[in-house]
Amino acid sequence: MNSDKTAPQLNPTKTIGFFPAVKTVTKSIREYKRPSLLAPFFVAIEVLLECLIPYVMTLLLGAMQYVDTPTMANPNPISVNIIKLIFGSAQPNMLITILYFGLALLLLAFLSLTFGALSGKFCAIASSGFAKNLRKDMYHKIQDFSFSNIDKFSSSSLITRLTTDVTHVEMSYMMIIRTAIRSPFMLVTSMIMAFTINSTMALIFLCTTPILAIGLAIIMSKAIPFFNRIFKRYDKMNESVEENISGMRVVKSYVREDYEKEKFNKASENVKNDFIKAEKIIAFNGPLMNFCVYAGLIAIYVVGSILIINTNQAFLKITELQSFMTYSFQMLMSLMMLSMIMVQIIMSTASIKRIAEVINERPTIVTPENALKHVKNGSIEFKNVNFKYFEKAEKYALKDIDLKIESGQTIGIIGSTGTGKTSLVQLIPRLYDATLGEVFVGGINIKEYDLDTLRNSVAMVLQKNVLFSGTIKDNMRWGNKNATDEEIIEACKLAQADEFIQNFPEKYNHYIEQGGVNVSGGQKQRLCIARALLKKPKILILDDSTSAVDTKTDALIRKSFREYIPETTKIIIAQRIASVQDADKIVILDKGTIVAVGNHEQLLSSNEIYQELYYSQNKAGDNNG
Ligand code: DGT
Ligand code: MG
Repeated sequence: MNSDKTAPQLNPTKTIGFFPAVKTVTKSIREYKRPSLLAPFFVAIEVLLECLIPYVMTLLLGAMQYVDTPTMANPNPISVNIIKLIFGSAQPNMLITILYFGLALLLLAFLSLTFGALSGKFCAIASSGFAKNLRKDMYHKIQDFSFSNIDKFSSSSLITRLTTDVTHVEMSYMMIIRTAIRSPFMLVTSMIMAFTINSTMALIFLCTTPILAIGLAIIMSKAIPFFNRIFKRYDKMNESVEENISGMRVVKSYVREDYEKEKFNKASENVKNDFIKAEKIIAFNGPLMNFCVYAGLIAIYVVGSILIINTNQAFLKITELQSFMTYSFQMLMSLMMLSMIMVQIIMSTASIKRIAEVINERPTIVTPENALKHVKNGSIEFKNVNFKYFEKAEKYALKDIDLKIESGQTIGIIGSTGTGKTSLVQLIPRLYDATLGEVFVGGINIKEYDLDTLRNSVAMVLQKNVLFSGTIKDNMRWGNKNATDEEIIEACKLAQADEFIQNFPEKYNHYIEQGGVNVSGGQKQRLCIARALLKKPKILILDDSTSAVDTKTDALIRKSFREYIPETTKIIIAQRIASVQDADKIVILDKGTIVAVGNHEQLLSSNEIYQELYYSQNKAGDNNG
């Protein structure tokens, strides 16, 4: 699309809050709700099993001590019960005890692994499916966007939103359904287990949490603004890439590579700098976490050791301290993971908002309710039309346009560059809506038509037209997807394209490269005209579409229009008088207003602009000829 510098640089960011944005975005989960729930469910089982392992270890140690010295003071009552269960009244045996416990541990580990793998699988399905839906929803929405909607975001920003932003959200989602459930669950389960072993000791560890929470809150609030800005920088960087790559030929012919490199470097440097700044803040997360966790661990070790020595293991046993350390380690791990999730969430808040903005954007041009699905004929009327590209623009691109065109007429539009010729014809298929006044097609206000119906009856060969990668036939079927080979050939004959197509070795299966780079400018224009003809439109608009075609071929194209599509209204915008001089009506535009309407003879005898153009072009023609 156009990346117009004068397009409104609206800042849509301030319009949506975080929670409404989350609400909008999560609607795209849809069919992936089930895996999204299964993943954390399996994670929970996995964690539960994982947490049981150190507990079983404590029991094993207790059991071993008991088997070794049955007369010991304060044996672990659960271990004792298990020994009794295994051996009954027989003599307990150390090897068999270890074997039993070993098998139990192995089973736990195996189950936990299985559930872990299951949760991983569902997590991958859920997050990539969610991302797919997000891209789809945005993409579908963008298809309904009018040009003013696209101008509002800029096309490069839309691309960033579709790619980078979605990836961020996908990663966060993956973390949330897997790790964000896992870490708190692990934290809580380890905490409970630690409390079961010894509640006083567990409290020591808990004391570090408020410090941690406050620290994290400060880090988040400082880092979020940077992440918000980073995405705008991304947009700028992608804009540079998009412009450069699509305009590579121009860049090369003007030897602007160095300038472009410089521009890109600057944009990517900006992204880097902001990332560094944000990461610098985020980096405090690690030391803060380490401080809290290690302070907690040291306190437990010191207090635990003192208790064991002073109370001779009555209050806390060595085996208990060992499991306690395992649980503390699990808590440490889960806290670390939690903080990483926090970082990921901080990073994706900006992305969530940016995605929601696209999904919530209301297309400015839509089909009305009870829309008309039939266009009677190709008559056109502009009634007092004024138009500017965006609300805050100072200048109107079109002023006080009143023009009536009968169905089947051929209209020429002439005027110097920037006078609003393209702007005028864009209003007919509602690529833009008139700011003031009305446009009628087939006697009906165009706003009453179904958009597809209207646009299907208006074929426009744009000034900057594009072909897509694919064969000539593929490209032709853009005009009409059901077109038969005969229809395609006929349209190409009318557009004087058949002749050069026949010269390609593969003829109609000739492959057109992306952007149509392997056909000449004039060939491309003729292919675009043929594509428009296949729509069998009621109105055909050629916006400077034969500028690269030689005069003879140009005349042949017009001749075939006259002969084969007489009922179609034809609007021809041209720089050459020759292209329009046989039109029923020629409209002369100047600075956005119609200064004269008439046929060739009338204008030649009465209009100065037309006379000037005619004589200059004909003189040039004489000289050249
Ligand atoms: P041409 O094709 O060079 O012979 O010129 P025209 O007559 O087709 O001019 P047109 O309609 O493209 O432009 C009329 C005015 O509107 C001119 O001042 C530039 C401005 N304009 C054109 N396209 C856009 C657009 O997409 N966005 C904005 N903001 N302004 C535009
Ligand atoms: Mg134009």
